[in-house]
Amino acid sequence: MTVRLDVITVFPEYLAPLELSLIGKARRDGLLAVHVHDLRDYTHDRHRTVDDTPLGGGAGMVMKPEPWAEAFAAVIADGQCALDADAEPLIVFPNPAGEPFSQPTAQAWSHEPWIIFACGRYEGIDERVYEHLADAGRRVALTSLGDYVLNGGEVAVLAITEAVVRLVPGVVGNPQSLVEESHSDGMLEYPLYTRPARWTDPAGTVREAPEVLLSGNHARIDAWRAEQSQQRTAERRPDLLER
Ligand code: JDH
Repeated sequence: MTVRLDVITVFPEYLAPLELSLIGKARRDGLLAVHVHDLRDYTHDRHRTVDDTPLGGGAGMVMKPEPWAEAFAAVIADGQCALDADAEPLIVFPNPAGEPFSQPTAQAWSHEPWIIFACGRYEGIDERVYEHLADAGRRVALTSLGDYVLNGGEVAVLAITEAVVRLVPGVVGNPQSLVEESHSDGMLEYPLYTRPARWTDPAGTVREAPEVLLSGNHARIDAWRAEQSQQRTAERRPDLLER
């Protein structure tokens, strides 16, 4: 399966990291197609205006609806031409007031053949854009990366894309690492060690890896790791144990 991602933004350069690492490799391998669009290309005035003051007053600026409607029409037509005339994209708006993005969301979206990400800036996008898309029968999701304030949707798109694309079959070289992830479901990871087993840190302190990891006794190792996961989860994420 090849996945198509479109991103609409006023900062196309912000998405440059999508050329790198695992996502860049997936693109070169033909598992993924990424198209970044500049929202300002869908304006018609000399200043390429995408924002205006909020109706009713208030701080900051709001993104105007017209460039968004034109961008969606063009991007959807282009994608349907490339994929299939009745392909229906999932349209994702990163939004601080959206539903929380999580690993189950990433898992579900990894089966989507086509996602359009719409990056807002300023105080956000005119509400009628969402209404217009929903009325046109589009599949729309408003998603939040977490309870902190970003300046726009671009960083959320980078994070969401990385979480989703690594679950697309063929993208992660060793699928065993995805299997192991699903085993540790709902618990924090146990601590990791590698060689040297005895390391002298820059302050001169000798730091030994736990003896159990050198024992070759896999039942003991599994039990130790499970206990470490349990302890860490209780300490750092008690909310995960209550579920
Ligand atoms: C998209 C514009 C900036 C900043 C208003 C919201 C008080 C509204 N997890 C996440 N955090 N932020 C975003 C995100 C931010 C965005 C846009 C996503 C488009 N902005 C912006 C502040 C407000 N503010 C919080 N309230 C408590 C009012 C927009 C995001 C994601 N995904």
